[in-house]
Amino acid sequence: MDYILYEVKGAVGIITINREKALNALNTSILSELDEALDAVDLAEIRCLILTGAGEKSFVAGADISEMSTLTKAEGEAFGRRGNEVFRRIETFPIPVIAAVGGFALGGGCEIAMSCDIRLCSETAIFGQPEVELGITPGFGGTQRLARLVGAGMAKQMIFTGRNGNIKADEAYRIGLVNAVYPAGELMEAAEKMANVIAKNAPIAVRNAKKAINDGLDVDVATGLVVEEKMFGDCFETYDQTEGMNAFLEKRKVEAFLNR
Ligand code: DAK
Repeated sequence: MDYILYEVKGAVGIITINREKALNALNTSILSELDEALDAVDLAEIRCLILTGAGEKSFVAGADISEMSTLTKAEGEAFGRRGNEVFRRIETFPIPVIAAVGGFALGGGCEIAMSCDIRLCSETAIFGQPEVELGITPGFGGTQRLARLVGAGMAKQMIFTGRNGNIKADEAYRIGLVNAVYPAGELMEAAEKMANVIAKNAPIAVRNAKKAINDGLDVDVATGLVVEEKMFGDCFETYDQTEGMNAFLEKRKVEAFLNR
């Protein structure tokens, strides 16, 4: 792969978008390679993913404007569909995905971060959806996920005002767009620490919790609770449920969760 690095550290996989010269802007090749990188994740071993961008200046500065500039309506729609497919795949990926955002997360960069389960950022992070200044709407889920995360009013302000609506890390934290902010040099360490905490917990339970939250958000509460019952019931009779509960009752530490 030319633009994606994939590294495994124990039970944590780290996907790095590596196109630093163009501030990690997303072109068609990166979208395809991201798909390939997800294919390569060994779900028997890896229990949490981190998605980040190469360098400290930018997480992802958006979709590639030079590539988009000559698209026809049909090509634009196809490009949007391709991005949405990959981003949706991240959102519904069976294991949790943490976005570690250093520097710019603009347009498609903000959108890919929002398709992750958890967003951690550095103090230098800048989030925004400046697409209307380019004559387009956010096209990789920004109109949908931003409004769900921070509320329609703030999402509309950020989107309608373009670059003027870009926000710094502290404001992103205040409105709930990111879970935590770290000094730049400590971001990856913090992301890995959280990923390792997640990776130590019962994998089937973590996966089912992700699915229950995601699927529940798409439906009314009553239907969501039925989804939860199903995911809850599905954990029983697993080795990990027996071990987790026995460890508590026997006042000992869990020996190991075995993902079965
Ligand atoms: N695309 C392509 N190249 C980019 C880029 C981008 N989004 N962002 C930066 N670069 C490139 C610059 O062209 C420059 O390349 P060289 O000139 O060195 O060859 C290099 O990265 C360094 O950038 P700057 O020289 O501009 O660096 P500065 O520090 O001065 O400024 C900046 C950093 C992030 C403020 C600035 O680069 C900037 O404003 N970048 C654009 C940010 C932006 O507008 N992002 C949103 C992109 S639009 C859809 C599908 C998808 C989308 C929409 C619709 N459908 C099909 C429905 C998504 C759209 C977007 O994401």
